[in-house]
Amino acid sequence: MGLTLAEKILKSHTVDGDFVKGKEIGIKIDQTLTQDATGTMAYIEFEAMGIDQVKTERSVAYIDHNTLQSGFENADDHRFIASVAKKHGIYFSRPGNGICHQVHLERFSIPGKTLIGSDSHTPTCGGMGMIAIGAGGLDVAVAMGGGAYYITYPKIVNVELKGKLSPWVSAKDIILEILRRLSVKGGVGKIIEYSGDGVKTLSVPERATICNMGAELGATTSIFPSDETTFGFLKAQGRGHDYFPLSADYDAEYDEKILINLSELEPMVACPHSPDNVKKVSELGKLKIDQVCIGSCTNSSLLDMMKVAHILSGKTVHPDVSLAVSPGSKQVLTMMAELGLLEKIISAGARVLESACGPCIGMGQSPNSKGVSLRTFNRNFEGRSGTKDAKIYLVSPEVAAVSAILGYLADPRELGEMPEFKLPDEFSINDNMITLPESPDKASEVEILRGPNIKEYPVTEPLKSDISVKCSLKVGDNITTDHIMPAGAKILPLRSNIPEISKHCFEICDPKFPERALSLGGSIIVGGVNYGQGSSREHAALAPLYLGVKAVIAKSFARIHRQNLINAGILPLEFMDPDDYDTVDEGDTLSLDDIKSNILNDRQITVKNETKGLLYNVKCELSNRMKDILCLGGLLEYTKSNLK
Ligand code: MIC
Ligand code: SF4
Repeated sequence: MGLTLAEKILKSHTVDGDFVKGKEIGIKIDQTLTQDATGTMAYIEFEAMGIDQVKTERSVAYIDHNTLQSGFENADDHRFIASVAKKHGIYFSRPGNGICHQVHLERFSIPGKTLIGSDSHTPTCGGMGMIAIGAGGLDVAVAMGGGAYYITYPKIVNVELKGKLSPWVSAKDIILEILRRLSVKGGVGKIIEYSGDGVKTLSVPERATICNMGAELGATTSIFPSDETTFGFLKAQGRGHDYFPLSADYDAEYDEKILINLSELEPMVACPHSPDNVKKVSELGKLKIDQVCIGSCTNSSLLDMMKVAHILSGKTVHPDVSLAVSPGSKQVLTMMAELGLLEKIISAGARVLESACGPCIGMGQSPNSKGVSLRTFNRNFEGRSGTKDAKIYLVSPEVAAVSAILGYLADPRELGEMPEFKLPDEFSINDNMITLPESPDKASEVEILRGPNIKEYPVTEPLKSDISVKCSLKVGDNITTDHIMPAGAKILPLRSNIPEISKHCFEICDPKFPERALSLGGSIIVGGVNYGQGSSREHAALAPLYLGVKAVIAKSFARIHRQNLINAGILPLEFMDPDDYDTVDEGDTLSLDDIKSNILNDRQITVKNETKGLLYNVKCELSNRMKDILCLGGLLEYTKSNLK
């Protein structure tokens, strides 16, 4: 039996464990990336490991999230990351150079290589035929130090793309259709692998858009074959030598198969407050809008900007609408200027923002009260935009641009004939905003520049034999990391200060939670299905750790967050009978007897609800490595003890 494309790359990189479905495998990581919002903590962790130089083929530190500098904190963090990068052999992408995933795709992605990044949208580089996975900062720090990255050998889902998209229907509509079919938990434990004759009709940036939003499916990653189109893109980036053809074997076997006929798709929209609440634009009617934002790592490529500039050309943004455009990278912005696209966008009245995440993470451009905002982004969770009662709709750049002119949600097919949008044979290449690290022999002279807001990693403790604490919070299904540890311009500057950022933990659900959890001294959180979906931010585990949370009992967990909990030494327990969830209340005392030995010996774990006199069977599937991590109090302690 042949191998799928993902299996070929995984197999050639497996350094620990047996290559068996459902089992944990350790894979060698060729490249890593970090961004600033997760990067400071990842580098604090890397420093704590005491390794001089990174051991990967390429590690890049990007500054793209915390770019609004309304106090000293973000600028201090940027400076800290720049100095760590210089000292430890890491390339540094300076603020202004662009969004990590867009820049990495342009300048560093290589087919057949493995990449992990401390950002959940790292799978964007799957568009280049890489195995690219989002992970917690601590996992990335370990990979930088040469350690393997562990995943459960996932199921492989084949999405066969047939035919060709109709005019004005775009790559975003493909992934929105898949989200409509599979939901935000449909990809958990799976890799989505694309094939079919429709693949060759899609450019690399379009493939990247699809892989990017595979994160919203909860998938481990998504991947496209590396073909002539990939070669063309790499050559245009002056990197033809990085090309390597890759596809699945003809007799590869998949766990699941999905067929998408591209010619049948129409413009789609994800309605508030979930990326899988997808409808056809034509179904929604002329929804009045207040704001349009074009950009983010999903849709900020030159190709996207070509379409937007064409639609806006000679027009004016509707008087009731504010249009913001953030190009994905310095290369995109430069070429927009060179090709005359920028002039068209500015003339139409767009507010052109710097090449960064910006409004996507609530770094400015929060909508008005009850505002309706159309965004080309990937997440529309409640409150993420910075305005709690705003309604965010996720759309393609084509839908966004035409709607910005008309003032209501509009179908771009009304524009009639579509010109051919073709990427240039050569991109403008200027890597002057990527600072190279100091040579290893001079690295010891580099001073690390630490601002006063940068605090240490929180204190962890080895797993106790018995736990008896109160339930400090009960939450529902699909709780996102944006609920657990909100982002936005006010809170993001605290990412390197766990005691301070913890004061905002679960702010959206219950502002009193941090105070209550701290005063209890130890507690358990109870959650529903898909707990911790969304971002990779390990702060959603580190803040609860600081607040004394010992375990989370949920109906099920999202992949990265579950790993982050284990990395922080917090037990991720799953109800075996989901109905038990209904009988727990905040304030109940929950006890776990002999928990350490039950975990080590794979015995049934039982939670006693002392208040109600009930017993709950819970499960906690762990590899031996994970058991050791939990027993020692987290991955940092585990790594340090392995290095001794
Ligand atoms: C996001 O889109 O939610 C983020 C901000 O990029 C996060 C990372 C973070 O919280 O810093 C992600 O996707 O992992
Ligand atoms: Fe940045 Fe938004 Fe992409 Fe996250 S999803 S990396 S915040 S652009």
